[in-house]
Amino acid sequence: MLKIVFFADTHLGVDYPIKPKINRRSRGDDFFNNYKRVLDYAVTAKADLVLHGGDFFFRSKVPAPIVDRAYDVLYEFAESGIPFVIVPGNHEHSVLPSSIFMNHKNIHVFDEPSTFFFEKKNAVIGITGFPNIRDGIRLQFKHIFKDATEGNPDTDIKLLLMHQAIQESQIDGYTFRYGIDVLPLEMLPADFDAILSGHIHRAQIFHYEKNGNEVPVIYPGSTERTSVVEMTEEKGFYELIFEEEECSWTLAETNFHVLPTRPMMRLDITKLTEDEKVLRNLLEAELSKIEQNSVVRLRCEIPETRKLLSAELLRELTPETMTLTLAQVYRKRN
Ligand SMILES: [Mn+2]
Repeated sequence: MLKIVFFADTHLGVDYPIKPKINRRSRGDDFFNNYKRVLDYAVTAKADLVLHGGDFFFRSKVPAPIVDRAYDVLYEFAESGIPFVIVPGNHEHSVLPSSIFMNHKNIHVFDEPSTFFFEKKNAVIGITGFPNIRDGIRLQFKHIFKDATEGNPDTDIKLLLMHQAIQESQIDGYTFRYGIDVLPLEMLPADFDAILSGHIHRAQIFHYEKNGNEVPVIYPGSTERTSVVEMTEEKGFYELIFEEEECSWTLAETNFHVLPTRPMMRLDITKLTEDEKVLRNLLEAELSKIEQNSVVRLRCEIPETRKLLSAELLRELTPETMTLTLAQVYRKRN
């Protein structure tokens, strides 16, 4: 048996103030905690390989304390001896911030289209990958894939790792199908065991058929919710189990492991009032009804009421365990 842990879109650095303001719970640690949980699981479960599908950080220019904290955790993990393979995503502008820790022998970064080979439990595993292509993957994939695989020896297990939108992938209320930035299924190879990708934040598996083979496309999704669009989605990572039978390895199981997340919700204030006391009572009552560790997106589009929603008032009424942000008001144009 061979075990591969696959996660993506950790977005380290989201809501991670370098100089934290008092009385406001930020979400930065939530992202770091789930990132560490995945790596801890891989060590405990004795995974053979860990793959990251990109968007390691939340953007391309990352403050030094965030880079240091992220790489400290990764360095410690790499010391366990399990190889860690990553493709840079769009939030990294397809390049990860350089750090001396990235020179660790167990950390492998796809800075160009290529294939990394690993020998584990008598199996040779080929991980083919390339950094995120921001413009026109449909036109570029053919030559990128050729660059990454040309002259490769045959391997027992073949996996393709990337950070792209693939045809049939879904987010809330939308399925990616056509367009220059969507990778058509017909372009994907027939003889791979699985296509692994980051970028789409909803965890999902779908299949395509080619030359009589059913190939799974696997998105682990993000490890924390990055927006209210992901409010109802479970967050986690995949554990892929490969089994050997008569000298041939097959993907036998894809197990999704759910990571803990704080509840996320919208709170709409629709009452018209110019009396701060009324608003205070209303808000206090609403906030007492929801779980005290929630991440709350507060919305108010009534101008009179909204004027009363000062930063001081929100700070005063928000429980210390809660993260509350006030949504921008977008006025309709005539
Ligand atoms: Mn992402």
